[in-house]
Amino acid sequence: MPVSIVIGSQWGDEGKGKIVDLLSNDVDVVARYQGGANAGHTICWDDQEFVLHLIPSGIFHDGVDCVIGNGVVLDPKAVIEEIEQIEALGYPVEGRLHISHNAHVIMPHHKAIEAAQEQGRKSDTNDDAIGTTGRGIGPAYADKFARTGIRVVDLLDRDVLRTKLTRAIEAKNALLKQVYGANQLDVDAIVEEYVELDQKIDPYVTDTAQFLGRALDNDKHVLAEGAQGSLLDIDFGSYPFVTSSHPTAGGCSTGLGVSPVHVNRIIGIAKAYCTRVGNGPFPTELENEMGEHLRKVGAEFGATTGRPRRCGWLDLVALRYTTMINGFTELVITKLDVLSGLDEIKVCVAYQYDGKETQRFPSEAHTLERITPVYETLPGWDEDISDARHWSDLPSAAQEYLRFVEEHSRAPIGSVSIGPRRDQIISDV
Ligand code: 2SA
Ligand code: MG
Repeated sequence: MPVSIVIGSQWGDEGKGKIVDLLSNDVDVVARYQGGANAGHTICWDDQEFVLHLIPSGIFHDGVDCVIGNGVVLDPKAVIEEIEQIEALGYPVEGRLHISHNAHVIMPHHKAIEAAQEQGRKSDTNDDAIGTTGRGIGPAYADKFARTGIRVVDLLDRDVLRTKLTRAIEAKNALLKQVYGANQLDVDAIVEEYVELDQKIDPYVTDTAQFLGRALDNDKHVLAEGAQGSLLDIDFGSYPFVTSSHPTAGGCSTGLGVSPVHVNRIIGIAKAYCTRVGNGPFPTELENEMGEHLRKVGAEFGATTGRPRRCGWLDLVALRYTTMINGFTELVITKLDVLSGLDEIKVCVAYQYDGKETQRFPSEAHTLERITPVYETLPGWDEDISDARHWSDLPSAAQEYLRFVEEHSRAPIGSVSIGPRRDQIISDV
């Protein structure tokens, strides 16, 4: 059995959680491969809603195993909290959640450094802050690649952890004081708190690459769940306004220890318009009433931080770019219902840069900032489409919109989501 990957094709918040939840009906394992508790994957069923940050979106399905892979940066307190919340809802987690022993651990000093760095990017005249989520993601990945990180396997041995953690916090305290002039962390208090966590984390920790390898040998179907979006990729996004991991297809392989030969389905999730939370260039952003309208109707607020998301028209230059990088075998278009009631809908089909029209998505922020989008205007529709269940239930203008997206993105649309609930999906596109 193969591996499928669900990937955000924009700046995150495309509705990956809902789609992974739906696909979990037909898979055996769901695995997160990058990012950390910066993610906010919202799942709605009956009259319940749950926002997952670290645990894969398959957890609410009986018999589905969930993996937090080596590519994730794990906040141990956040994961324990999430486990407790899910178990309180009546879904067993122990025995079903498998955390990689090689995943790097987020500690309080990562959050403190992130806060100090973001503060340092702001001055009286300038705001160059990235607009991070404050979850310690960047500094934890920095430590991983500097080979100074603490890994989940270190949590299992109190003596090892005590030594490594003391050394790490002392070093970060020096940095916080000398470079950022920031407050010092209480080494002893943090060490005491975190060495206690080993008992709680222990039952979940395993060699997840081996676990997944065995699953694939036994013909199990694995679904890899990307977090954030392709345009936030550390290499392919608008650097430096990106996250510190690879939400793109390549990240699945290194973040799980699964060979690309197993992957046969790469599902790109695209919202019918665009949003971005945090700073950085956003060519089709609408800083006007239309942007407000999309935010209000689409309830566009960060699922982790509550920050209002910036809203804009669909950017097909960007979507074609992320289709190329990821090799989407299909797209799922989400939140199409949010566009209902508009007289006309604009879509960006090209960029204008230095007086020339281009189809190239520039990943360097300083170029992307100077782009003028070239729009085509398509007719809108008045009908409420949230009860549509078949392609034929959609008004012709909505069908035309979807066909236009398909043609310009160069990826076939597999399904369309028209609301947050599980049943609000059209699959006969
Ligand atoms: P970080 O914290 O280092 O990963 O921030 C770097 C950039 O990545 C963006 N980012 C996100 N963008 C969209 N959604 C994310 N998850 C939450 C959500 C975000 C929230 O689902 O709504 O609640 O604010 C997410 N996580 C990271 C971030 O905004 C920075 O631009
Ligand atoms: Mg989200």
